[in-house]
Amino acid sequence: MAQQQKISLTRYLVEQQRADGLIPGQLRLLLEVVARACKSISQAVNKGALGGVLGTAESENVQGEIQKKLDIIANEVLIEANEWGGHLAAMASEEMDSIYVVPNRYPQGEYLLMFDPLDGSSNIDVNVSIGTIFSVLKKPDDTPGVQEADFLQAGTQQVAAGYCIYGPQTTLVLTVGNGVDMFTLDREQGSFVLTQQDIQIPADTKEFAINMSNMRHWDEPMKRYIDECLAGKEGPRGKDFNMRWIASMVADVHRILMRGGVFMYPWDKREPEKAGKLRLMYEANPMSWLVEQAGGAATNGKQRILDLKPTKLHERVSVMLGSRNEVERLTQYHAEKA
Ligand code: AHM
Ligand code: MG
Repeated sequence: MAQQQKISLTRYLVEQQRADGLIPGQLRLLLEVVARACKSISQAVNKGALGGVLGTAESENVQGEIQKKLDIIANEVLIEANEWGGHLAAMASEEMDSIYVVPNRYPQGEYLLMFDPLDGSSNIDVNVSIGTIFSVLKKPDDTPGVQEADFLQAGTQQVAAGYCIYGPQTTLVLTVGNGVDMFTLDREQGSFVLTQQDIQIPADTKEFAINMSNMRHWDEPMKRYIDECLAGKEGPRGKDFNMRWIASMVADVHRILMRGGVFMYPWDKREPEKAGKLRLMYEANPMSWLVEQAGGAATNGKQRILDLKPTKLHERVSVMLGSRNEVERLTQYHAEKA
């Protein structure tokens, strides 16, 4: 029997561009370049101690978090790969204080790229899955030059979003608004190969992901939801739940895309003004769009995440996403308390 032909990311993007015009030329180049950057980050991650990339750097990011060497390396790889191609106007990263405008020695493109270069930083040194998350917007064309305000668009305006997970396999997961497709890095060929199309998240689940050590700081609807999951068969939900927490959003969301579940990083009362730990532009928006494109849902408890209008680049948000019926239940509990 003839072996089925493998479809590379390059071929997939060309065919998508031809088929429905969702991927114009500049966007196709952008996605190819991001994928290439992810390949080199994957190489660095794989080398680990042999490449001298583990451990802490002597710096803090804008949110006051100590940076790991790999946070900085991944950030540089993404910038260097993307600045010269002519497809971007500017970039913004969880690891940089302000936006990075493409230097004027290069042509300016029409897109804006945002990324969390290395998500799950606390897992780098312990050899647990980590990843790169990215989101693409179009620069509004009514403004000259490019400024931070150009990035402050709701998640519904994204034109592409995805992540690359560096785990037992390196896998790229992508949406351009036409479902969610997955590519696995073939290390011998050096290319990403299409391995799953039209990923769907089951509407129901018995699995939840949350950092339970923060429970005493949550608000009442969040406590109620988890209490009911923990009560199992004997409780109001009438079924036993399983808990998973990898502490890399990228890995927790990947599990949900593969087999369902609900992921939560809720607001907590220690830092009420911050709304949560995760960042709207680099983490919540791209992941929410992927989850919605796979039939799931994403909310901050009160509003659909993709409808939130950011007020600043590094804005944080409360996140609840995954299997649709669980997210609806969480929304209902928050509405009852309001
Ligand atoms: P990071 O972008 O600095 O790695 O932080 C975000 C990560 C998420 O990937 C993960 O869900 C969360 O922080 C883990 O937090 P905790 O340390 O509370 O388990
Ligand atoms: Mg992160």
